Amino acid sequence: MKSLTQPLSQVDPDIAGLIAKEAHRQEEGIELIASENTVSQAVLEAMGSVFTNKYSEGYSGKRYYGGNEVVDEMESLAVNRAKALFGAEHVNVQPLSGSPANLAVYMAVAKPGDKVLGLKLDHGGHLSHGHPVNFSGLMYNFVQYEVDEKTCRIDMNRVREVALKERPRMIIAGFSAYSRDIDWKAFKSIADEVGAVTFGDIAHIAGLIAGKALENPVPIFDIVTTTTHKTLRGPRGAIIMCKSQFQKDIDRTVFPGIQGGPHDHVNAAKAVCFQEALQPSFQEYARQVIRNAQALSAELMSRGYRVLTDGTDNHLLVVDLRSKDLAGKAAEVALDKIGISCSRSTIPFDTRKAMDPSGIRLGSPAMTTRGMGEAEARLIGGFIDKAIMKSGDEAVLARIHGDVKELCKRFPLYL
Ligand code: DSN
Repeated sequence: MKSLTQPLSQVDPDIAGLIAKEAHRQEEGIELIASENTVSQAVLEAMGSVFTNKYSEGYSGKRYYGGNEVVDEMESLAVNRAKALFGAEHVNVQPLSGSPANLAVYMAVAKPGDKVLGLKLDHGGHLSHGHPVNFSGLMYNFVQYEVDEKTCRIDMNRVREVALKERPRMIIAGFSAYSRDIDWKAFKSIADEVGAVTFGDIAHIAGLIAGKALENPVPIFDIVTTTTHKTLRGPRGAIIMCKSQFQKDIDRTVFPGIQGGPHDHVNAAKAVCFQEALQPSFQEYARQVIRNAQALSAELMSRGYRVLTDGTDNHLLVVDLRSKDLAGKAAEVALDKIGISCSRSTIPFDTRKAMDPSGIRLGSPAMTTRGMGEAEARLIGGFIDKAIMKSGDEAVLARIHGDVKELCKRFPLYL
């Protein structure tokens, strides 16, 4: 039997090579996918730790396997740090990712067929907020609100009208392609009026909330979920925060309702990311993320691009490319060629299909993590514009790609 301590490069050179190749891609490229970020070495180390060897169904002090005394300590630390970070009454750190976390909330609060109100996916919502092909739309009776056609903003009067008419069991606020502040208190007041449970999905903006750059819905809402790998800059996973009255139902639904053994190595890494986010420097990071998104947005608007809602209050912007003669998919491909990753995006009332929609979504969390500021954001806006305007000219794209690599060299990640 081979030694457990043999390095990956000897055990599996194929995978070791691919990891090195991906690290190189990340080092040399600018990551503008709004839901991505770059974690610290400390988070990586915790994820690659011996906690991956353990089974620990249950919760701290109440496990179904022996040998969990250290896992109990680690999970309690993760829970307590998350509580401190968000001011939550209760936190479950075991959800494997955002969609399972949301599934747990639906199952804990509603019966199949119950009515739930959420924002439409192509208006900035999320698949798990009631899209017909997703479990949420299949299992629950979703009614959806939309953004205003002109302003592309959520109109709280309209949300109230729909809520009063439909009287849902639960109201969801929280989005994956919406750039403006959310009026959590207005959502709560509408929910109280119709007797609905409030569910906030802060997956995209959790890091900005933890960094005190945006208002925190956790003290206002009944239940809040977030992934830990976006602006929060932790490992891939999720948590559920709730008022004490929902604690039992949430915990029971996560385990044994949906999941088996928690991913203890990932939960250890979640604890590390909460610790990092509790530091004052994370607040400066959160503010810089927003400043960078605003600088990128201003640069693109000055070059004639329509940015939905005319700017952003958070880390992301959705750019409507209809006036540029290039749809979202082709723009994504052109940007890939210059070493900039982004995601194509539908725009509200889009007449094109989701696979090739009319826009792109850009985000600043990862570029900010590597130390770039507003000057770089404006420079990147220029690269994007040139690549979109010259998407058919391989020589121009290659030249911009060279500029992107040069810029990245000035802001190394792990090297
Ligand atoms: N896939 C994520 C995003 O890009 O917004 C949401 O789950």
